[in-house]
Formats: sequence, structure tokens, C-alpha cells
Amino acid sequence: AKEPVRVLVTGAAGQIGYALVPMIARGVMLGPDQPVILHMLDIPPAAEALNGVKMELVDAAFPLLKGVVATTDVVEACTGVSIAVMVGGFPRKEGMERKDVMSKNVAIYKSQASALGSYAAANCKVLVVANPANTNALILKEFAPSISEKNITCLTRLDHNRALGQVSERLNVPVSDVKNVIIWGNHSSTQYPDVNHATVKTPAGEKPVRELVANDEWLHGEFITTVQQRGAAIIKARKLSSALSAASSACDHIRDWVLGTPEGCIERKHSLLIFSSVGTLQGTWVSMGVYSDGSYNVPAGLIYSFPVTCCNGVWTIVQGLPIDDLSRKKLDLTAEELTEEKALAYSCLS
Ligand code: NAX
Repeated sequence: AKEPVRVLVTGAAGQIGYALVPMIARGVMLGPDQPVILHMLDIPPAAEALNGVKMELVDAAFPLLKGVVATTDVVEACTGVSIAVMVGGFPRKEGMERKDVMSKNVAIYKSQASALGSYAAANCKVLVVANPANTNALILKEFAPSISEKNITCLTRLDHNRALGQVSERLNVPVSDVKNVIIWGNHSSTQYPDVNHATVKTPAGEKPVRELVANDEWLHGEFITTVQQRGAAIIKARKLSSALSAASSACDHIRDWVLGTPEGCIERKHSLLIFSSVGTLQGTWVSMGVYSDGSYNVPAGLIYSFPVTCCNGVWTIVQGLPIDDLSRKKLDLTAEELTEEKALAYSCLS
């Protein structure tokens, strides 16, 4: 039997936390044969609610769940964890300035970074969900120098899955037959959902989404804005922000990172990292917010969402995709926003 893996969820008393911890305990994140010990962190005002979540986890009698740590102590929460899903943060409240929200989150991510750097297991993989997700991840990277930049990521998989969902609805095909959309940039309304390389499995082979939709007006307009503004639409409808879809996407992100994207290792072995153009056989990638190395002329040193493949717990940015002029502008626009956020975050540090 496998040794249990310790998984940290911060903000575990919140609504994403409530949807996420049972998924982890059921093996959705790390696989049906991987026992887990859940570490749940929240702040003292939420301690009682957090304990209630722990009681429910016990009551659910999950076979894979070998222990639960529910705590408001960041050191206890971080000790020995191999996976850290950072959902806790300070929400933007009515009338608050962007800078005030940023400075609260910078303070949180700075202190949690140090605790992870000192007490997490070696090679701990970190996923930041809490907004501003990309910039929180960047702050975490700055203040956890012992954690490799390859191990610090943020969630744009929900946006990626939303884009798959929109194409699936539009074409009336199963979402599992759609692949290789890309979310570029920030997890914000400047993100660029790109279908230029996306395909749909058909009886006649993989066909480009562009060809099947055959409506550039929709692809350049409503499709993009629907994905960009889906979070707001969920709030309007539910009076609460996305939770089950965020939790599920966080599991997808970690699962693909740890266990690999479908053909991730084959592609690596044959150095097929340059994907052929749409229409011919190609592998499957996913979108992850990762530390930019300057690929696609995105400024290095930002946490930016790219198409990646994963093999043996390592992500690699998909290289060589042609970027047209319209896309170039959108890639640059969201990079500019992230550069501004970075500057704002740094101004909160001084
Ligand atoms: P909730 O307000 O329900 O839960 C947040 C929890 O974090 C609360 O229980 C709170 O007490 C806790 N918390 C606050 N400060 C903390 C700290 N310093 N340490 C530990 N816990 C702390 O929000 P929820 O709806 O669960 O959303 C959580 C975060 O995810 C928000 O920042 C939200 O904006 C972000 N989202 C990110 C998404 C993404 O795709 N990257 C999508 C969904 C979501 O909007």
C-alpha cells in the first residue's frame, strides 16, 4: 500500500474548501489508490466552522482518508505537506481599493510562504487559488526561496475548463471530445481564452474548433467575453461565487501535474514538444499559471498562464505554437496587467 500524502488546503472553512476537501478525500485529486492526510488551515474566526468540516470528514468515513489536521496554526498546517492548495485569502469588499486588498493578500502570502518554505516536505507542489491568484503565487515564490519556482503555480484551469464547456455547448459535442483550448495570462477579465489550436474529436479524426464553429464573430466576441466573465455570471445567478467548479478544476490541475497529461511523457521522450499545426495528430495540453521564462515573448518573472504538458510531476510550456496578430495583442494586454499587479504588490511590501 502507498504511504499517505499530506495535502494542505488553506481557507478550508470557506465555500471552495467545503467542496474541495471531500474530492481530495475520495481520490479525485491524487488517484483512487493514494491515501491522504488532510491538513486544513483557516483563521481563528472560522475555527469552529473548520472543526465542523473536520467532523463531516470523519462522518463520511472516506477509505483513503488516513487523518485530518484542522488548525489555525500556519506552522502545524504546513508541516510535512507535499501538496499545498492555497484557497484562503482576503476577499475584495464593497468600496475597497485594489491596493488595500492587495496589501492584505501580500501580507498573508508572505507569511504562509515562509511557513511552507521552512516546514513543507521537500519538493512540495503549490497551487494558489485565492485571488489575485497569479500575483499571490508570485509573492509566495519570492518569500519561499527554498521552493523551486517550478513548484509554484496558480489556478487557471477553471477558466480552461469553462472554455472547453463553451465549445462543447456550442457544437453540441461531449466536453471530453474537446481539447487544447488555451488560457493565456492573468486569472482576471484580461485573460485570453484562445481556441486557435483547439480541436474536437470526430469520427473523421480531430477537427479544428475554428473550422467546426465556422463563426469568427462568435469566437472573437461572445466566446471570449463569456469565459472572461463567467465568474461574475455565477455570482449573479447563485449569489455566491464559483465553488464546485473551482474545487473540481483545482483537482484537475494537481492531478495532471502529478500524474501527467495524457501523452505528456511520450511527447517528452520523442521531443515532440513542438506541436504540429491543428488538424494533424497532436497531444493534449492544459492551462496552468506558471513562472514565465520568457516563452512567447511574455515577460520573464511573471506568473502567467500558458499551455503546458506534464510528465513525472514536471510541467513544460508547449513551444512553437503560431500566434497571430490578434492573439499577440491579447497576450500582451494581460501581461501588462500582471506587470502592473506585480508593481502594486511590491509597493505593498515596502
Ligand atoms: P470564502 O470566503 O468562502 O473562503 C475563504 C476562506 O479563507 C475563509 O474561510 C476565510 O476565513 C479563509 N481565510 C482568510 N484569510 C486566511 C488566512 N490568512 N489563512 C487561512 N485562511 C484564510 O471564499 P471562496 O469562495 O472559498 O474563495 C476562495 C478564494 O478563491 C477567493 O480568493 C476567490 O476569489 C478565489 N477564486 C479563485 C478562482 C480561480 O480560478 N483561481 C475561482 C474561484 C474563486 O473565485
